[in-house]
Amino acid sequence: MSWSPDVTEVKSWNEWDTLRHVIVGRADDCHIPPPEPALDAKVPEDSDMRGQWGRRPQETIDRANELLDGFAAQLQARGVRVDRPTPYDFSKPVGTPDWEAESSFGCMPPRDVLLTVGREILEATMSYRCRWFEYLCYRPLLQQYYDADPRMRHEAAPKPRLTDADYHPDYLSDAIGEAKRLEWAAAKHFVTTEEEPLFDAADVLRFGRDLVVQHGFTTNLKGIDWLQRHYPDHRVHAVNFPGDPYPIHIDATFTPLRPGLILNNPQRRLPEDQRAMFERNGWEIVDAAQPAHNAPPPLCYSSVWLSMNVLVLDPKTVCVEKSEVYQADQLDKLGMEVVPVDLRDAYAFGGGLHCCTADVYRDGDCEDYFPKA
Ligand code: DAV
Repeated sequence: MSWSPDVTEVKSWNEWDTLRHVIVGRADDCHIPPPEPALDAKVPEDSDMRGQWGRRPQETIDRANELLDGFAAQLQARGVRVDRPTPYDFSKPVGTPDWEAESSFGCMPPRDVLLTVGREILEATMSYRCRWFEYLCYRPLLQQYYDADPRMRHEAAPKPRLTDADYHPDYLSDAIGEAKRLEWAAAKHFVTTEEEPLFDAADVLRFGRDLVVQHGFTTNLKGIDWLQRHYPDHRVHAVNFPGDPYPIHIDATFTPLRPGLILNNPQRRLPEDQRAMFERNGWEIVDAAQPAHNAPPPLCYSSVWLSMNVLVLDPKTVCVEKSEVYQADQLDKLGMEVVPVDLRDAYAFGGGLHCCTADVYRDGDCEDYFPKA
């Protein structure tokens, strides 16, 4: 049966089949979170964000929303159904019996929170205290999908305690230095401990019956093991990228474009031993083009490699941020139609085109792209 805009149905097995229905985030009321153990380790040491927190300036919120609304309208004009989250009051302090945080974060990047695998949408554990309640922004949509689609499964991973035991104390310093960070990343010594399962949905890439998950700051090995037990019919592969001193989310590092083709960040190459499964099955991993910018925009958590954070609309069409001319050119040469999208002034709110979206429906079924084990 083919997709119809009048019927709500949840289904998405991979990152590239034709996109029909998607969630696009909002910048409303977005806060720079106050210091907390998970976050301090993840803000680059030379970042202008160090020592700043509170509600972002209204004019930057308005500008980011203008761009997110424009992206949503562009997708709608191409026939994609678009839904938007419902923010709660992010200025309110939040807490559990174990901790308190002065504010929440926002709801610009649904990709971090929601993992769509087949007919299920799973709420990730997350690993920042300020993001503990972020799933609430998506509950109105998830309830709507659940009511409309009798085959949809709505799941939530166990909420983590997020006590200090979840974070390595040696990461909680302002002056670790890049050399030490790279050494720790290569040794897979990350800020999060193995106290309890932790993962962000944006550390997971979907390749049909295989899931590729980055082990790093936001996802630990227990989180990856939890995903394997949760999806017993999938093969879950842990990967890591030693060249990344701040490994947060896989989607500015490793970007599948269509069956057989992946872009890899040339500063964060997949180690040789982890390439085997791709090579054995005829997948090509190519270095991504250089970013067009030397530095991220002001008050941004992410690196310049958001250039690679593209949204694939179908195996021949890809949305690329409008200023990322080198990335656009490479994708054009790889045979894809490039749809330019103006989003850079929204990067600071939680990322790029992949981050600010979450799949609800893509065509296609669960296929085995790696039959040679
Ligand atoms: O390169 O800063 C950003 C990923 C956001 N989801 C980076 C990773």
